[in-house]
Amino acid sequence: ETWRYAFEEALDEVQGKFAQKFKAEVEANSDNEVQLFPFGTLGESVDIMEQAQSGILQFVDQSPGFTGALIPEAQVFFVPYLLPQDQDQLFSFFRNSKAVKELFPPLYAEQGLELLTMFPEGEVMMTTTEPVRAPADLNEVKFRVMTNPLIVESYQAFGATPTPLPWGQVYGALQTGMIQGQENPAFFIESTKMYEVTDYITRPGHNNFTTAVMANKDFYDALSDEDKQVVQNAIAVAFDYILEYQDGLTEESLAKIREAKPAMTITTLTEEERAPFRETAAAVEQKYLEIGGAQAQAILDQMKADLQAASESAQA
Ligand code: 6CS
Repeated sequence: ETWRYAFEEALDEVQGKFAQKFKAEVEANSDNEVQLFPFGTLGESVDIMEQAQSGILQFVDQSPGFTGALIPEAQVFFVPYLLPQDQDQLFSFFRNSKAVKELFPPLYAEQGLELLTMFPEGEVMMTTTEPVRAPADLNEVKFRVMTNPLIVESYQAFGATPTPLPWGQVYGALQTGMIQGQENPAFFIESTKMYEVTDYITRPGHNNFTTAVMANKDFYDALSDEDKQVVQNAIAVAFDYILEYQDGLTEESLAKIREAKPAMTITTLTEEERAPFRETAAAVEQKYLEIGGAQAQAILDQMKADLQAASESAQA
């Protein structure tokens, strides 16, 4: 059989690397073939999600940044400073999280999706046309965010004017001055040449980009036990691979950006400068509990327990 798998990035970006590994594993261990559809071939992120829900696609990678509009609980990934900056803790969280492995799957299932995995893609950084050292610097800055209500709340709390847009419009919107900033991991800022249309990269340390891979649920449920195992094994191999792939990726990507544009200013905010951004977290978390759906409290509590466990295991 041929399985169609769409994702939100190019083949050589993180989601594409994951998909290529998944394809190689499936094809090496079964008679199935995986056809890959990178960003742009089938539309925007919301389009590929619809196609996966309706069964036109068997697999899709969509980030909670977009899924949060469909599954409100998924917006938890936009509570600032919730995920750890320490890579060992972060990876341990994604490896072991009960929220990810047990609480989220039924919520995705309600939307016709079998949640297969969630993984991090890298520290989120702001790229802007003007320097950002404090929330006041974001005043009047139209800042592009992914399309979910909680990230809008979060950037409002940061002092910006959040502007939700699909990815395909971001470069043009920066070029024409419709927006003056956006956030993404360094590899993506580099590969999509965001440095051509912005001059400052700021690292507030407020988040790590999370994404999720799922299958159409009817398709998955109808698979033989053997094929289900092939899928699960391929996901597990691709998961290990993608964490390893990201080792050093942020610094390599920043080096490439500096090389392509020596005038780019890259600033890591100090703890003191981060403090006012960090102070917004409690209010955004409260907002999550209001708009994050029926399971918001349960998800948040479990996430916190999982993060605590990850921090203890990384110290051990
Ligand atoms: O900002 C976005 O919309 C995109 N960013 C990444 C890192 N992946 C896909 C997503 O569409």
